Amino acid sequence: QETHKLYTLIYVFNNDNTKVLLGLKKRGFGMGRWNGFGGKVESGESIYDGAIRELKEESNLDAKNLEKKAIMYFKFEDNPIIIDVHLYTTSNISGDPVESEEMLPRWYDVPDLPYGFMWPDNKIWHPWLFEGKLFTATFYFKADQTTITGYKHSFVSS
Ligand code: 6U4
Ligand code: NA
Ligand code: NA
Repeated sequence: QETHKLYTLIYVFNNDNTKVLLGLKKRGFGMGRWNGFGGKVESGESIYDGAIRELKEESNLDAKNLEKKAIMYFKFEDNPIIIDVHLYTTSNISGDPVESEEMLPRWYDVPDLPYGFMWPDNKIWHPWLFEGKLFTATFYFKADQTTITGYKHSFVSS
């Protein structure tokens, strides 16, 4: 039987959207990859509040006015657990990012992201995000967490 686990993913942009803040994940799921911030939604909190909390825990940034952009479903071969990732963006932050136990933060120029060291789905859905589209997508992975065997997506009208 399929089980869904809820996660958040937050992309922080600078004011003119030319730079995005990524973190090098130091532990756990996706370790060694540059990733947006986020994590598991805890019982009793909203997805939105979970996103705010994870960004604070992982980067020390306080954010407001998160915008919901996408829901992505990740399925791994031979694994009944589906990972539901709710993607938000914001430029409304206070403070400067600080390294945490989980993440080493770094600002990247949007055209110059380290795709060789990111989840391989990123290069598929980033163009949709950067063009301002809202979307849902499902990505099918082999168990190696590196090979994408297929995906489907649809755009959502705002
Ligand atoms: P712990 O270690 O228990 O504090 P937690 O921060 O709650 O963990 P974590 O880090 O395991 O959760 O959450 C995984 C993070 O990786 C979430 O922000 C979602 C994100 N993520 C998972 N699969 C992804 C993928 N294929 N592409 C992507 N982000 C992904 O861009
Ligand atoms: Na996390
Ligand atoms: Na976390």
